[in-house]
Amino acid sequence: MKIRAAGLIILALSLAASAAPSPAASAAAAQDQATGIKTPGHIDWQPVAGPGKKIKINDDYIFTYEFSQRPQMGTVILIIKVFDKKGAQVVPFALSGRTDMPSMRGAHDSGEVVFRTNRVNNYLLPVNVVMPGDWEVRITFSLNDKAVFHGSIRFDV
Ligand SMILES: [Cu+2]
Repeated sequence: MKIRAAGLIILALSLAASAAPSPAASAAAAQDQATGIKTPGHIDWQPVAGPGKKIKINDDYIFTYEFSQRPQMGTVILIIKVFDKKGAQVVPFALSGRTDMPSMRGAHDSGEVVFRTNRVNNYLLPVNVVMPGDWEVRITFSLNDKAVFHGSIRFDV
């Protein structure tokens, strides 16, 4: 009987010890709060103006976008043109896009796809529309592996 009681006390003590947060973990959490570190992966996808409109990327560049044809079932090409301050069409950025349906997020996720560029400095991305409804392409402009602009292009089919 005594031995069994002693065993229970040891069990209770070890449970109490494991329930207490480790000092290292709580220190790290406190530091995150103090420095305002954002949750990894959180991105504000800025809704962009419509096709043909000039959209600011940063102080040095703007872009416009259009589709190769009015989006419909099948593949359409998203065409992005970047211009510098002098109005020259340039390709300084790495540009990627991710297509999906906002109303059924994940169902048709294209994954991150890199735009190709052509001879006239257009950035090109195939967009596969597989059902009618709401669609979105999330675009990321990067310079030297650092994202400088996140945009959301929405359209309905
Ligand atoms: Cu769908």
